[in-house]
Amino acid sequence: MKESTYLKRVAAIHDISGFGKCSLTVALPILSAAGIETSAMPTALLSTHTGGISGFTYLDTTSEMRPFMNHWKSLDIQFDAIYSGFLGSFEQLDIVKDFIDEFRNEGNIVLVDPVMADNGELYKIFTPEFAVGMRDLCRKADIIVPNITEASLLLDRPYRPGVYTQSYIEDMVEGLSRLGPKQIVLTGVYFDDETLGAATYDASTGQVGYTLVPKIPGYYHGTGDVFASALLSGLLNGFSLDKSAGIAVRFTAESINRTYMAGTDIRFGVNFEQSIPSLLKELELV
Ligand code: PXL
Repeated sequence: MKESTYLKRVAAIHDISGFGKCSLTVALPILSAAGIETSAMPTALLSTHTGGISGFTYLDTTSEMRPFMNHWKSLDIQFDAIYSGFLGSFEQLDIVKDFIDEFRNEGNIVLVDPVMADNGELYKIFTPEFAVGMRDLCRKADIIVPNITEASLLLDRPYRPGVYTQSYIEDMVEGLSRLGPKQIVLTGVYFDDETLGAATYDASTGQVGYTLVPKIPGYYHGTGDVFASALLSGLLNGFSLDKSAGIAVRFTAESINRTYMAGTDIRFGVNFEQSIPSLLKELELV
């Protein structure tokens, strides 16, 4: 068991979707379980996420974001990581860019998850122009965590469904790093129909890594947020990019698998809660 008196702190900038586990309702429990203090800046308040559930309510909380930022700044709060996810408007992209300028320091990690699309399609509340704005935010990040659809939008390339080749994936991660972020974690990577996982790329060493696990049928909602939160948990617990991505792939896959076995509606989010003990073992916290 690791002993530590210093608690790492993350600023998590995502929406709160009341039902359908994703964004803050996933990031908060995962990061907390991993021994990381998490400050939440909500970007919106929804009754459910927007993926396949109709009739959701949506309260945009943009007007609270700068006051949150200014108050945190006045308290001189330091963050070990800035972690952004679902952002609902161009103004929010600008606010997050300013937040990064205000709170970036020598040692902290800026992780941007460019949440906007999956399976070749933008989520219905986003426009192609938003993807251009997201590209600009990604330029300021140390690490980005797109899926293949988001990566294609960031690179302004047409989406291509898999199976992929190693050269296709490596060209993609290198292209993404040329936008600015030195570390890339690309999700939804597969080289055959039986396995699925993530690729990592570190532009400072040129190293590419893969973690692939057996594929589970079905598209489960909120898994990108589960993955990115576990990835950040690994990084802040001192693991390398590649090891952290491996931890995140296994945690997400175990959570999906349990949800699949239970026959839960794929829109409701995955049972990550009961994978937390395995996550803590992998993080060497228990
Ligand atoms: O998991 C990504 C996500 C986060 N937040 C909201 C969403 C989505 C994806 O659809 O709708 C509100």
